[in-house]
Amino acid sequence: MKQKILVTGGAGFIGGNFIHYMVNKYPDYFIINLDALTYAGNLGTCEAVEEKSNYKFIKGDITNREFIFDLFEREAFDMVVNFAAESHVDRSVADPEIFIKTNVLGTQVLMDASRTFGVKRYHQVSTDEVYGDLPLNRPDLLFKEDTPLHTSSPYSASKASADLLVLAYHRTFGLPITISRCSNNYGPYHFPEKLIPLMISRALNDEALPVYGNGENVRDWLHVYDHCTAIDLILHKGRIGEVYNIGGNNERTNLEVVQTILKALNKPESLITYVKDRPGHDLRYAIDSTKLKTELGWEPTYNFETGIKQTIEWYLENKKWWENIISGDYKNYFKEQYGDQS
Ligand code: NAD
Ligand code: TDX
Repeated sequence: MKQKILVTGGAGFIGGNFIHYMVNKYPDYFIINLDALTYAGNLGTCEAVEEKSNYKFIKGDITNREFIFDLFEREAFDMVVNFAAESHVDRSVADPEIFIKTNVLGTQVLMDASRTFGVKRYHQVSTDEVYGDLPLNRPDLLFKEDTPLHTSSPYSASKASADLLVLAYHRTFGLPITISRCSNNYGPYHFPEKLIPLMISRALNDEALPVYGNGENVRDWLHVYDHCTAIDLILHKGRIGEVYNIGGNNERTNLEVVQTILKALNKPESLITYVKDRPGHDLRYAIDSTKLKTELGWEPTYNFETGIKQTIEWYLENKKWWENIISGDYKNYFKEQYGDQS
């Protein structure tokens, strides 16, 4: 059946990959990409699908209620997938307010419009960070869907607040929702303020690689393509009202990740520079995706070795995309965030 799907935040990293995936996989669906084009949004990310007849870009802010209500009335969406967010933990430490506005109030506006105009599925893209962190010495512990929410940063608190609101809209108003909570994504079009693209782009320029603390914090890496296949399955087969975890089963310390990148690029480990730790830095994330695998049959196609190889190749072949970003406003952010430390 034909579907008209609103994808918010589609000029960002994961939303952009999801737009590519959906536009190509479902030629008879109509995909609308709504993005405010903040510092993290980049229309270059969607260039390859720009001319497709089943795709349209609209510039707009999810917190603008009047604009969003007009848009929903005009377009009569069947489904909404909300990726739009402020997504960088360090920025939330520097300035929490925009995180509450976009991530919490923006979600509420989208859900109010979804209720009013009878959207058949509202999907919220959330994160494993809502569960807080796990100890480094308990590899047996993983986040499950019923792990209590327990957040550390203004970013994760804003995402958890949004999740609670989404669940409340389901229970109170019967809004047909699903939520996915995934681990750290990596892959093409990842903004170079995040660990993996930051390290690749700086190593290629022979610049110092700022590792927070002792580099022993652990993240579970999920290739963005596998995240897209999971959301596709949840949208089409997931049960209304349910939360699904999506994880890569690829736990690595930050130091291991940086060393892997240096080795692949044939660059020296002397580029690694230890800098002051992130305040409130979560120790370890690890996701149990059993529910998604057993209920919906999801399996990731990448492991960390194949995924990081593909990602590094993409950054080598698409220098123009990230060099444009690095040479712009982002330069000032880097100076403020890292100062003279690197
Ligand atoms: P991103 O920062 O790369 O992209 C966010 C996009 O949202 C940008 O294009 C930006 O312009 C847009 N946006 C921001 N505020 C907006 C607003 N008010 N109205 C409309 N558009 C707005 O983020 P990402 O890494 O692609 O993350 C996408 C989603 O996935 C987020 O909800 C994030 O919390 C979640 N998530 C990300 C990861 C990860 O590893 N990157 C992991 C788990 C969950
Ligand atoms: O310069 C750095 N040095 C460093 O050591 C940066 C930017 C990060 N780090 C460390 C901090 C983390 O332990 O690397 C790890 C990964 O950091 P980020 O790339 O900032 O990701 P993280 O904080 O784990 O959050 C990401 O995953 C969950 C996304 O940015 C979130 O949007 C998502 O919800």
